[in-house]
Amino acid sequence: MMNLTTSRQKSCFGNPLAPQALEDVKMVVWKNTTDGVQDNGLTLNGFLFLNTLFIQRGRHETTWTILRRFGYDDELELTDDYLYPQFRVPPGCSTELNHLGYQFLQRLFEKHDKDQDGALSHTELQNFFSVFPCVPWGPELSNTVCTTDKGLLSLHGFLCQWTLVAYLDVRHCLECLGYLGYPILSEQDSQTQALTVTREKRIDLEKGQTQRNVFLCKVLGARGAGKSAFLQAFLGRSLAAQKENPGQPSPYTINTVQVNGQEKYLILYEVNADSTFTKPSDTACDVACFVYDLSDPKSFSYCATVYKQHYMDSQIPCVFVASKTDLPEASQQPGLAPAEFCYKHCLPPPFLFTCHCQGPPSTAVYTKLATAATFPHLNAVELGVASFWLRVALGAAVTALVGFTLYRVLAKNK
Ligand SMILES: Nc1nc2c(ncn2[C@@H]2O[C@H](COP(=O)(O)OP(=O)(O)OP(=O)(O)O)[C@@H](O)[C@H]2O)c(=O)[nH]1
Ligand SMILES: [Mg+2]
Repeated sequence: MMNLTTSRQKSCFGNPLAPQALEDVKMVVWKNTTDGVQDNGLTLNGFLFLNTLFIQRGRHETTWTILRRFGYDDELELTDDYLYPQFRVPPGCSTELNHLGYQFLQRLFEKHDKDQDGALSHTELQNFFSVFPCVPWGPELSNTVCTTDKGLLSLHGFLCQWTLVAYLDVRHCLECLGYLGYPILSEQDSQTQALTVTREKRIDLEKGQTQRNVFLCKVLGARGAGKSAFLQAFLGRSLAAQKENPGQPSPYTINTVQVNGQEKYLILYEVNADSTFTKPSDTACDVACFVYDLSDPKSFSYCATVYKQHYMDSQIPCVFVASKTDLPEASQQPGLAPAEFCYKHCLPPPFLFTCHCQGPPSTAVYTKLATAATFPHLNAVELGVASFWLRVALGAAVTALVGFTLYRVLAKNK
């Protein structure tokens, strides 16, 4: 249904019609169709009839004007100018959807959720995809974002997926928004208005604060350390749930996390254990998460090596995670024990994690990662490392004192 507002006429026909001409148009459509006019607006049938009329009366140019306004070229293909508007992303900046973008996408989701059950069924998703020349998201989607109990795409999952695309591939995001008719439906000049370019990360670090809402976390670890399981656990899936519904593997998962009462998007990316880290972009991220298998004595050394070679001297906050804590602990060989290694490098002690549990795994570790990404300027000390090690030291001191007092009492009573 198309309401013939002035701005809509302008975006469609180039110029708004005079009020009388507009009434005439509606009258002609109304007279010649059964359902062309509804609630004072044009239906699809009415719009098609109107264009047939333009063409029959030799006013082809009007129909072409409309098509060009919607971004089509002479071959009836959407032009590159329309699909890929100028959008500059300086180095060190990232791209996020803004409230206009999210508003548009939410409306779109609601439009396609025909049965209004809060999720897109397979058919509803196919319908949503139908405006694209090829399917924009592959079958790994269900392992990238949260799904409902039935495995369907929820609004939350849908918005997460868009956030991921906007962050990783802004050109593709603009293209998709173009196919969805963002400029026309939102009555804006271009899809670029749905996106924000964030401030350079270097400046965020200098100022000690960030306006970013989306953070990238690289998950590193030896083969079999439990990285993939860690990524899936972020979507609320226990190990049993993961095994029940394996699906297509995805190197990314994305979900929201509360940081100081604010909702942030956290993207996890699983780095292949064979990666060589040759380019700076191979290591770049907002927070690095080193996962080692606590039950495998050879698992930690990979983390120690990669940390020392590629992260130790960077400004990237690092978090160590001991996975599979449901299994018996093995002593890590060779080198320092993980807790000692973390202490030596002024890192928080390894975070204990398991996804072998009843119901959804704990989200505490993801909150920790998002917090470290949001406040990278706070060093480990301010993030509570000091208090942890202080407690250890204090504990030792208290034990020593009690021991000494006990010794004196005992010695006296001899
Ligand atoms: N008991 C237990 N097993 C786990 C846990 N997490 C992962 N596993 C198992 O450990 C094995 C390896 O887990 P993955 O998540 O595939 O490990 P990965 O680091 O992604 O492995 P690669 O991608 O091959 O490098 C799988 O058999 C998992 O089922 C856990 O918390 N507890
Ligand atoms: Mg894996």
